[in-house]
Amino acid sequence: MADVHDGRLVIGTRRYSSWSLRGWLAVRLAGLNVVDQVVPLRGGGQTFELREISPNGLVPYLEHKEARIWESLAICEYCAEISPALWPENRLARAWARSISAQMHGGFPALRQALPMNLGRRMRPRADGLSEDVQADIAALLDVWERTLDAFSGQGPYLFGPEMGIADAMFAPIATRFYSYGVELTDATQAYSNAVRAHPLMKEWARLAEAEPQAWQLERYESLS
Ligand SMILES: N[C@@H](CCC(=O)N[C@@H](CS)C(=O)NCC(=O)O)C(=O)O
Repeated sequence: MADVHDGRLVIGTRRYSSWSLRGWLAVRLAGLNVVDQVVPLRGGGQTFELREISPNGLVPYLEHKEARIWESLAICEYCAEISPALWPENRLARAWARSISAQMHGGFPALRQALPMNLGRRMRPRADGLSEDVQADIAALLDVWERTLDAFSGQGPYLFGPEMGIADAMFAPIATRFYSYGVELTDATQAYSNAVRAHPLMKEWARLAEAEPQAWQLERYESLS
């Protein structure tokens, strides 16, 4: 039987793989007809089989109609070529959206390190508190959200209006982390974070994560204080 798909999106364990979530959201928002292939992660770059699959040895990795794309932000850009509405139409808003998406891709390392995505964790702050670096990253990130919501969101609920776009996809795992670790937000950032987590695709991802085998769970994340 002929292959009915246009390619595949390789992702990691949904419970933990924040970069996979970003790529998957972009692919689904753009409506690409690809199959998901999940590779359970070992964590800490130990998932050696990924080196046989993707050029950077990491997920997400997309193959679509003979194109090979790796790095989450490059996948997002590829999806936006197919579905341009994933970036705001207005030039100034689009410039801002691209900038904050790149800022997310390359930044906030202390936050990402201290509060790894774990969809099984619910409103449980780190018992050992948050270092100054982490607090500074959280403040900077909330500042990005506040300023974007103020300038570009209009009636919202997403960063650039009524539809989820690439910038929201890039920040989506942060919304789950703030929930998981019970990070206190302002009214506006809390409303935005809730809207992201309530998006149907986020619900679908969470359902699929919930259904993953328990054997895929990693002690290093589950035992975090
Ligand atoms: N800069 C990359 C980061 C991708 C990344 O670090 N992916 C993690 C999973 S979230 C991974 O593949 N880890 C492999 C491993 O843990 O063995 C991107 O934006 O796609």
